[in-house]
Amino acid sequence: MSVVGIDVGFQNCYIAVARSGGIETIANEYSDRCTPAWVSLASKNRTIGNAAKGQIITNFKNTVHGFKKFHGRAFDDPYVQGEKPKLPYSLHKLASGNTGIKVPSFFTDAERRSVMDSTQIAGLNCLRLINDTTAVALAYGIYKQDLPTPDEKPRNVVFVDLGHSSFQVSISAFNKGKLKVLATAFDPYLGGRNFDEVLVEHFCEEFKARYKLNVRENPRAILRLSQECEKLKKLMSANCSDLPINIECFMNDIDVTGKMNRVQFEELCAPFLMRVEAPLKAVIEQSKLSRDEIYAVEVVGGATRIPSIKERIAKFFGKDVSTTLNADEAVARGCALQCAILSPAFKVREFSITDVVPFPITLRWKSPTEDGVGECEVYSKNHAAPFSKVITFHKDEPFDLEAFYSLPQELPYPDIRIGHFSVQNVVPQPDGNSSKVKVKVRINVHGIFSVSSASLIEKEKGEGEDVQMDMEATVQNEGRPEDQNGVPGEKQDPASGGSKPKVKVKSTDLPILANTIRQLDRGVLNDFVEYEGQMIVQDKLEKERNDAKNAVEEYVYDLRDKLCGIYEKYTTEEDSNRLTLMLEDTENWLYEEGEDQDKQVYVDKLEDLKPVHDRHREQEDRPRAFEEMGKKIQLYM
Ligand code: ATP
Ligand code: MG
Ligand code: K
Repeated sequence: MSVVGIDVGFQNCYIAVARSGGIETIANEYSDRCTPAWVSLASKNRTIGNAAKGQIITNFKNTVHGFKKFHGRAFDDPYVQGEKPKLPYSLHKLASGNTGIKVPSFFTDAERRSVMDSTQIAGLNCLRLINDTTAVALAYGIYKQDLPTPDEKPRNVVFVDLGHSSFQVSISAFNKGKLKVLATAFDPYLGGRNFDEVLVEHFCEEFKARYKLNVRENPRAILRLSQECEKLKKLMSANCSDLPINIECFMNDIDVTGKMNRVQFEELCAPFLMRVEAPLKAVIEQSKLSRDEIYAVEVVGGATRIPSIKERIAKFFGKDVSTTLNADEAVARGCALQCAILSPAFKVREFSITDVVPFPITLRWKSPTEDGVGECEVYSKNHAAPFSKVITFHKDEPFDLEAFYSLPQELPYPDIRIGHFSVQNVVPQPDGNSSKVKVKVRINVHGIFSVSSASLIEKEKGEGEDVQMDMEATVQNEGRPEDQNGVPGEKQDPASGGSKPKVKVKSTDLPILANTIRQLDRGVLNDFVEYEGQMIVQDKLEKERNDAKNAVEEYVYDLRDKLCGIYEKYTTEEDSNRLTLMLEDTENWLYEEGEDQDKQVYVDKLEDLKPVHDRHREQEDRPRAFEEMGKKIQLYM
């Protein structure tokens, strides 16, 4: 049993695993701890990570990356439409209205729900979906021995994460054994890639003027230029002087060159650099802390390595930024720690996390009073999460609840809807009066909202009030998650909050029909699970097939080498010619008819060649014996 923390970034993924000795970020098959968030789809198989990134120039239409932000978005979403022209692969509208990436076949679905769907498809049991900066906060806090005790003033730390596509800031208050997120703010569209794009734009113009090249028309050239610009950007972080950019055979056989220095770069990027401050300001305002109550500002994320970004952050808070955390791996490490804490298989110091609701949520329902609709903000901005609340309604028939985000201007989407929940089987009291219906809403450990349960409360005697709903509800903090699978939660104590202890009550669970926006329905999800399974099998078969083919190829090269080397002395010219011809035939076959055969065909081919191999192996082992006997090798064809 193992638990892993996964940071799926826009550009890079990191995976950390909890081992008995601590948290370890694991390396991929290239011994690299950073895996590009890329998938390349060919007609037969997929390649993932570094290998996929290697395919970008040759298979650009089917190599997808930067898909993190398409999770849960409608195809018509302005962000999606804005990205479309920049992508080398094409986007398509799915039947559900979601965004799909058109390659042999690929899918995306709804942000958190969509990610949960994806983990299920990947066969993972997601213990907790955690906000980037909260994971970072955990990675920071758990090892600190000197945190204030619970009754002391907490230590407030700002966490800043500027990645490839997005910018998050949060402030957390730490005491021994716990952290509470106080506020979060973000610019969902500011990241390292904006700076790459500025450079790309600059060099497109320059190459147009100097070489008369229309780079924008050539997707491959744009991709190569982007890669070079990103390298240049990183070099500029460490270097102030003029730095070159050189690309050979860039377009129409022309080699291009250019240069840039940090001062120029900062001028070009000024509009993006200016955007760094707004989230910092927002987060400190929400936290109601003054700047001298901030103990430290910890930065993570690759793009915080840009010197002028660091400077701006430092200037804003009036203190140097700290980089005590691993800028690239902190998110994954925090996630792995959280899993280790949640998993009974690990003994980890307890550390409780109270996160926040980043976007306030309102419920709306039809009501005979109040202009036909009732409304209530159930979770305000920065409300603690996970959290359950119980809302009491007085109804005599089934009713619907509409959940949506209260502040559209803060949302990264134009679509404010969350979901539609129908509370069913509601009936009046035997005396004809409305029944009391208790509805439980919750933000679960993954930060996902739902109307999780409802119950009809029957009293021995109706009170006869006509109140349609009353809002002051029993509120309880769940603290730790009690149901990780989204199964309806525990029963409420029907007598809670009651002032008439003698009234007998009966509570009946009511079914809820939930219809959440852009979540895959069960059937589709199952299809994807199955499809993923097929793709895994397919990838495995394709790998075996390729290995078998490579074995034939290797054999050919190996034997050819030996014919000119170690075997030369023991082979007659006639045999050697015959053998060379056979190797040539096999090689030609590999490039033509044998290019794309089933695994078994390659296995058989190798078997056919094997006796030769074996004889040579024998001979290799005993060349002296052969020499002494003066024998010529018998070749098997
Ligand atoms: P996100 O968090 O937005 O989903 P991510 O987690 O994939 O994205 P990171 O891995 O944190 O992003 O950072 C990648 C970004 O950091 C890229 O834009 C990369 O070019 C940039 N970057 C990495 N090193 C440097 C450096 N030395 N100087 C400037 N930028 C850098
Ligand atoms: Mg990241
Ligand atoms: K980020």
